[in-house]
Amino acid sequence: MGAIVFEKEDGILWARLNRPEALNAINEEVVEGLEKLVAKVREEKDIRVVVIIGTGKAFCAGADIKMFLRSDTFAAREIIERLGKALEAFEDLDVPVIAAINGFALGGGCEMAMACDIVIASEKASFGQPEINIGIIPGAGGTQRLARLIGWKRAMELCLTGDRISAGEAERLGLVNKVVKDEELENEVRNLAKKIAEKSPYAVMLVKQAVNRGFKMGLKDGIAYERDLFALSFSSEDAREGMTAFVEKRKAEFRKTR
Ligand code: DAK
Repeated sequence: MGAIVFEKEDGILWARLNRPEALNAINEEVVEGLEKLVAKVREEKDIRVVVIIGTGKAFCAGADIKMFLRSDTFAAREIIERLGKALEAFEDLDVPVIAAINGFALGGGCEMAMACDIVIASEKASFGQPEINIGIIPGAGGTQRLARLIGWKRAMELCLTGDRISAGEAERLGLVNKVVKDEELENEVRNLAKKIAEKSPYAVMLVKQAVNRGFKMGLKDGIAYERDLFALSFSSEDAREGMTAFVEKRKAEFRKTR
C-alpha cells in the first residue's frame, strides 16, 4: 500500500494520505502519490471530483523534516520541485479538488490545502506555517497564496510567528469554506462532492478555469476571459440538454464522463 491510498466511489476519487505515524508528512512516497493522483485524474475520465484527506490526527504536518535532514541540497531540491509541480497541477486539473482537513494542516500541509479548490475542515483541524520555527520559510505558496486568501498582514503574522490557528479562525479568515463536526467530515465532503459530480463536467471545468485563471488577472481581463469561456460553454451538448430540461421541467441528464 502506498503513502496515498486511492479509492473511487461514484465518480469521486478519494486520496488518503496514509503515513499516520509521521502525521502524513510529505516524503518521497507521498510526492509519488501526489504525482500519481494527477496522472490518474488526467487518464481516468470517469473521475469527476477529487477529495484529499488524511489518516489519523493530521491532514498533513508538512514536508518530512527527517527527509530534509538526510538529503543533500540537490536531492532536497529535486523532491521539493516535484512537490511544487504536483500542487500547481491541482489548479489546472479539469476537476475540482476538495481538501477534507481532518487534523493538523501545517507547512506544506497548509499549502496543499490552499492549492485545493474547496477546503472543508473538521472542528479538530488547525492550520499554520511553522517553517520559521525550524529556520526555513514556506516554499509552496505559504507566503503567496496565503496573503491573497487571508490578507497581506495576517499572512505576514502567521509566517513570522509560526503560530497555529483553529479551524474556526481559519474559516473566519477565508482559508476554509466550512467547519463541520469531526464525525461528519467525510459525509459532508461526500455530499458536496456528489453535488458537484452531478453537474455538467464541461461546465465544471470551465468554472474552475474561469475562477482560478481569472483570479490571477486584473478585473478587466478576468471579465473578458469569463465572457469567452461563457460563449464556449454554449458549445456543449450539456448546455443544450440543461436548457431543454429546464424548459421541459425535468432533471437534466448531463454527460457522466469528461
Ligand atoms: N516531518 C517529519 N516527521 C514529523 C513531522 C514532519 N513535518 N511532523 C510530525 N512528525 C513526526 C514526529 O517526529 C513524530 O515521530 P516520532 O518521534 O514518533 O518518530 C510523529 O510524527 C508524531 O509527532 P509529534 O510527537 O510531534 O506529535 P504532537 O501531537 O506532539 O505534535 C505537531 C504535532 C504537528 C505540532 C508537531 O509534530 C510538529 O510541530 N510537526 C512539525 C510541523 C512543521 O514544522 N511542519 C513544517 C515542515 S517544513 C516547497 C514545498 C513544500 C515545502 C517547502 C517547499 N516547494 C515546492 C519549494 C514545505 C515545507 C514544510 O512543510
